[in-house]
Amino acid sequence: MIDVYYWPTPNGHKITIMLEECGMPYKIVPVDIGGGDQFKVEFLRICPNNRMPAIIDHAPLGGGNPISIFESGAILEYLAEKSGKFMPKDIAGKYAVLQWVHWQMANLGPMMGNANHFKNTAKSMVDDESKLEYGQRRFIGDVDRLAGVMDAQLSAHPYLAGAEYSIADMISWPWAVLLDRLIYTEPGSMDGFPHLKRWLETVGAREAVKRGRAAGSDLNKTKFTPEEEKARRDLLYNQTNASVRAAREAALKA
Ligand SMILES: N[C@@H](CCC(=O)N[C@@H](CS)C(=O)NCC(=O)O)C(=O)O
Repeated sequence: MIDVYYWPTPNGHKITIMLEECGMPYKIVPVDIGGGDQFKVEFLRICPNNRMPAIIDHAPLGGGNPISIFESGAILEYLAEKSGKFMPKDIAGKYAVLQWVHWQMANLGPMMGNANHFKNTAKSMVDDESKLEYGQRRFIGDVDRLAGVMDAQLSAHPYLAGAEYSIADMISWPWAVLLDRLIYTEPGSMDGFPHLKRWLETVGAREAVKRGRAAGSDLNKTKFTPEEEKARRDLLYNQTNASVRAAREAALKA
């Protein structure tokens, strides 16, 4: 059994999609990131970076004691190795996949997070929206570049890493599928990316992808008061060294 430390966000969906694709049994352990579960000692022992997702595999590849892994890219690489699926075994094929996995981790995920922050989330956090303009230009511009990178790649190949569906698609799709809702919000503004749109539909039609994306979707249905919403936002968007230090010290002592 694999425990998945999880909250229903794009980074969480990557893992549940892969587990559903592989038919591996898993148990969701909720990490309410607005409520501060990522700073709990038990979680920091698994993930010192106070970010979900993370996993504990109680029957790890190669046997032995349970292992824990954080960072969604590392988790998908592990699950691909354990299952023997969705990553070719030959060196050229394997690195064709891994370069796109790392591309997503270093580019699409962080840039979409930042673009969404400046375009949507931060509006309620500043007194004057013009303060957001530079951040919007910087990060929406780079997301637009990355959508172009994907569209060009997908104009030549059915999937991101080539002819076969792989963890490169599973890691990129949960973010890319939000492009129209978060970034290209004007009707028709994704029309310039026909190959990306075709891939979004093809991957989204897979039953395992639907199940993985639906996993734990009831977890964040709680309605909060405006004050509670503000406290949850403050916790997520005002982190410094000071906010993790106390939790880290407690984790080390425990
Ligand atoms: N690079 C990490 C990013 C994970 C990440 O940013 N997770 C967010 C939710 S999508 C989180 O746990 N945030 C908690 C926080 O900001 O304190 C990965 O891909 O695993």
